[in-house]
Amino acid sequence: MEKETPTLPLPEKTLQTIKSLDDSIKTIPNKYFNYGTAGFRFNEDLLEKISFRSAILTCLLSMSKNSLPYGIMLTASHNTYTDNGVKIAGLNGEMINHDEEILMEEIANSKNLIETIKSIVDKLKIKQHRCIVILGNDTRRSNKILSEIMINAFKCFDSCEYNFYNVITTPALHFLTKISQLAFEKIGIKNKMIFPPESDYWNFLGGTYQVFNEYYDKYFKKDECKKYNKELVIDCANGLSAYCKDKINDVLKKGNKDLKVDFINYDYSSYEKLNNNCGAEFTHKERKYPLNKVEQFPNVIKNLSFDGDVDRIIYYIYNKDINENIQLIDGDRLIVLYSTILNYFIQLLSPNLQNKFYEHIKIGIITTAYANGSLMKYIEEKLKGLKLDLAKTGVKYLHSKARNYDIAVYFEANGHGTIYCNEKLIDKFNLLNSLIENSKDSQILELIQKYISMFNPSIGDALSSLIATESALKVLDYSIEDVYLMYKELPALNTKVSVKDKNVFKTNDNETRLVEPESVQKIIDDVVKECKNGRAFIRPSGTEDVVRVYAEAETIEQAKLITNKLVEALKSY
Ligand code: NG1
Ligand code: ZN
Repeated sequence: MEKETPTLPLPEKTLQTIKSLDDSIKTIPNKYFNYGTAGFRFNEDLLEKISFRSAILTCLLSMSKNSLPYGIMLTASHNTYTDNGVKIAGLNGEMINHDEEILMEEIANSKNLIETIKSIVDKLKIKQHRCIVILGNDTRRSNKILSEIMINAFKCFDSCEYNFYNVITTPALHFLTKISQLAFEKIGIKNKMIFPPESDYWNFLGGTYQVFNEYYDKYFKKDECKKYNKELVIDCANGLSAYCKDKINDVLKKGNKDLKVDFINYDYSSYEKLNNNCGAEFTHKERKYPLNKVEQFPNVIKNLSFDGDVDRIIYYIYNKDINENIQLIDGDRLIVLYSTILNYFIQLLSPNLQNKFYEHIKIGIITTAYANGSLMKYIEEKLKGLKLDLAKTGVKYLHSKARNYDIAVYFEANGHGTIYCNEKLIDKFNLLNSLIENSKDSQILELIQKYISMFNPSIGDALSSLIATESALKVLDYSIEDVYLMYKELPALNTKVSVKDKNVFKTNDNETRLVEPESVQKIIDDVVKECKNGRAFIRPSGTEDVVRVYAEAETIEQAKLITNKLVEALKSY
């Protein structure tokens, strides 16, 4: 039998350098740092040690995978400007797996860092010390210091190759992690890593958008669009999309020269403006127009907001007669739009191939308890053949369910999601291609593949969603109102409440019910019973120190009534 290569402990000198740097960073006593729905996310003052240690662990993870490049993103997404966070991108640029998350928490909370590192080296069976890491950050003020700390962590290892992309969106960092992994496999293990330039990401977006639209126009387009809105206003949340607004404009021009785009809230250098009364979280949760919209572009109907790190998108309709409860095209409605366009393409196939398509390619829709009751009904009634799955809040849970399908449309209501395809899909398309009897079918299969390829393969990406939405609207010749009118949603409210200890609140698997405290669940059950189509749930936030209350009902007054009763009940916690 061949002998297994033994684990290779880190040199004592490396461990000592790590220790002295770690000791020089202030410790936060009496606080447990958990790697939540979106990684570590806290006030900026709490993040220095976490940043250092996360960077050390990311290097170890890369070592354990034979130097496969890993990615780190410094961002707190839609949170206020004084927060920040750390997210790690692993295999295929996707979020790290549960075991890796546990190690993240272990190292972040360790009382004896060197012993923890030694045990991790053993656990991961590290056999060589070369590691490759990429790093990026959003536009927050604390990034300068936190990224420096991370780079110092990389330098502790003699064989660490890293690339600092500096200001970059979260989905771009995940995408470049995947591209780095492909580049690394191509270059070969013995050669020096050549990191992909950021332009690879922008070329992917612009390229796929252009290719899809040219192909559609060449082989399928019959008439000029009549209803498609040609003007669009983008709210940049004063965050990352503000920083790259010219690149976004270039991408959009590549796929659709007629689209006229304007931007609001693009001051990313005044830190305190980030996500403040603007951005996807604001429009989605407050259901109000973002700052500057009405003043600057009162005539543009189709609008959208990105969040601070550009992985969420919320479209909204501007209607001068509506000031509150504005009409949103949120993640729920994007699910409907993308499922509709996929079904539309599939139904262009000749009947025989259509059946084969549904038979061989498993398509799923994945969302969370926050999806509106009307969406669930719509899928059941109108999107037959597509399976609906509910996951826990947080894209990582949706993403992991998505793996069970060949094509999965997954979105949280807040606009975070993507279309994910598993690795078997290419073979399945090849199989279908071998069955076709006419050239039109072959073009349709090609068109479907070109549509799907606009989506970021690693993670939810608001820019992928933007180009895929604009493409779908153009193909279907839908106005933004048409998407809104596809179904009537139940009025819903999303409220956050501060409590002494949010961890007292424990939920069932898909977070639709509280397991503890039972008395609060009883109150929920009683109050929803009184309202037609009433539904409500309470869960602890994974990203903020609050619990969230969700309520929906036939009328907004009833949704308010449910919310008020539940907020009242939470006062004793
Ligand atoms: P929490 O704070 O766990 O509710 C929020 C969002 C999630 C997800 C994460 C990560 C809501 C209700 N929750 O999580 O959907 O996007 O932030 O950003 O919007
Ligand atoms: Zn985000």
